[in-house]
Amino acid sequence: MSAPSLTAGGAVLARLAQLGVDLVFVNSGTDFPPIVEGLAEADAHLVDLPRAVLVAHEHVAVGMAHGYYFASGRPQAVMLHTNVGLSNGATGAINAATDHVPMLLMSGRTPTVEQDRFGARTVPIGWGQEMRDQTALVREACKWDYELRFPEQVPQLLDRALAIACSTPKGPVYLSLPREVLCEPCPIEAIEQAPAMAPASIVASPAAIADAAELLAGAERPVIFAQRGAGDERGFEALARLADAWSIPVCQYWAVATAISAEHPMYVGQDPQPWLGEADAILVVDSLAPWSPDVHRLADGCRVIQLGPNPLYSRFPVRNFRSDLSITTEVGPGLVALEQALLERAALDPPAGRVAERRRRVAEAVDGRRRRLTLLAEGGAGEPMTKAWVAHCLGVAIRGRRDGGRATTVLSELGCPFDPLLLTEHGSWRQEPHSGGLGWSLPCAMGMKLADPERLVVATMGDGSYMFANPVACHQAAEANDIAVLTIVLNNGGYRAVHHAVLGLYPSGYASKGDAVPLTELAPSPNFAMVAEASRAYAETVDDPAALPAALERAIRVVTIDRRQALLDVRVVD
Ligand SMILES: Cc1ncc(C[n+]2csc(CCOP(=O)(O)OP(=O)(O)O)c2C)c(N)n1
Repeated sequence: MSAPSLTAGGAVLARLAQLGVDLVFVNSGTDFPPIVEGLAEADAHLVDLPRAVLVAHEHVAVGMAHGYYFASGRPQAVMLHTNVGLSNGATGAINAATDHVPMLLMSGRTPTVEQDRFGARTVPIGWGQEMRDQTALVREACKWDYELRFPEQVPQLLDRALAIACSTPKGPVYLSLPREVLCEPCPIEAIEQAPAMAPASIVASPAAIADAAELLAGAERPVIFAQRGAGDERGFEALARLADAWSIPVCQYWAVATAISAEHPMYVGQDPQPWLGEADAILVVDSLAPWSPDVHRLADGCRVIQLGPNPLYSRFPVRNFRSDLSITTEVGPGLVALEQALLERAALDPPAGRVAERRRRVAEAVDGRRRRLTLLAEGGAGEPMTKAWVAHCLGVAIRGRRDGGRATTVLSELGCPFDPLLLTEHGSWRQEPHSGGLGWSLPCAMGMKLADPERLVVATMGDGSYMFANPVACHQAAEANDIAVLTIVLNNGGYRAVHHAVLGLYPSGYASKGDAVPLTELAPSPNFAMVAEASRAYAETVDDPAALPAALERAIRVVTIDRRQALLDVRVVD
């Protein structure tokens, strides 16, 4: 670069490129002139920049950064407009924090001064968007926050922000960017230097892992609960071998990522009930709420190990799941170490008889569960369409597919349930984070697809969740950026989850007696195929369960061969 300095607005982006950020998801505003000008200036001087993707709603932008991290393992940046843009992105920040997804969130800060300084307020929103504490909008979801004070701080602050975001436990960080500071020059030399700060990654202490192995190896009826996956491919494989070798059932109550193949002989489904009450030792793998204390109770004397990047989930004020042994670790390496420690124990003291007896009991339960899934598969075409039937048909359509060498990823947000999909691989499943900020799955799928364009990515969601995603903004961004995701709306014409919650709390209450539960119906249902077609997507409406398999084949062909986004609006009853 020839110039000695760059407008700080451009310097922010240039530094992000140096830090390995591929994309900045942007929604711009009147705080952006120094950013847009800085971008053009950097470009003119041939400075490396991340690709800036304009996204027409902030919730979509943050969700795309979330998905990009899922598929690439690398944090991305989001740049929003002052307090109003940031508040639209706040739900996405809460989701990212709950999923331990690192990202750099930034938003402009309305100019501080009213006159006599370059960048000062020019329009009434300069006053209207002023806040006493703009950062408060996202502070609880962020690990670190700061407001840029001087232009020369840009390189070091960004290094620090990203290193903190990527340290265990990972999560979003926030930087606010006052317009006057963005207008000032930032020396180029520091922008072009190599990153100066490495993230801190925590792996379990060998002593803690040895204690966990001793507890599990000595137990009569151990159980593993996993809710947020097994960390990485190696962790996934280690958990599979460990559960198999020791015949330990694995339950995925309310899972948001899969830790085990649905066809693994020790995978017992999502219901803690048959396993929790009789367990004498439990390994909880990175689970925010591994079971429901109001329904499921531990046996007296049961010992619990909690393992994960923040095993006590210190961000949440109330979470009183027992933890006799709390192991802070990145999940994948933690599981690999635990498998190794168990192997060493087995070599000293083979557990043969106990393990064989456990295997028989688990096999019986697994057989029963599989029979129920087979019945569903056989009967579904002739019944009113259910979410389970859609999941079964989708599972059949994607089984064995390896687009770009990778298994299909299915996202579900009140969409396809996990079990009937029969997914078997690490990374093949994502559900909305437990923060439940709906409108997550379609943007997240789009981010995944941007990071990994050859992989087949299918976003399945309820009609309510689809509308929360700002679908017009999603389809626009998908078309503009060639993001060929397949969207499947499981359209039951309302908020069934809310309906069930009302009847769960008041099974014979007044609300249960009318024709419809108030505040849960979304009639008349829009024509979602037309919403997608507005951005020239391939779209179909499917209301006959027997017609679904062929519709899925057509839609998959469009996204994989024509490489165009597609949507199926599937009318379901549950
Ligand atoms: C941003 C946001 N607003 C509201 C809610 C509350 N909520 C939870 S489930 C739900 C209904 C979702 O409807 P849909 O996606 O159609 O799935 P269904 O419940 O019908 O299966 C709502 C509104 C939420 N979780 N997030």
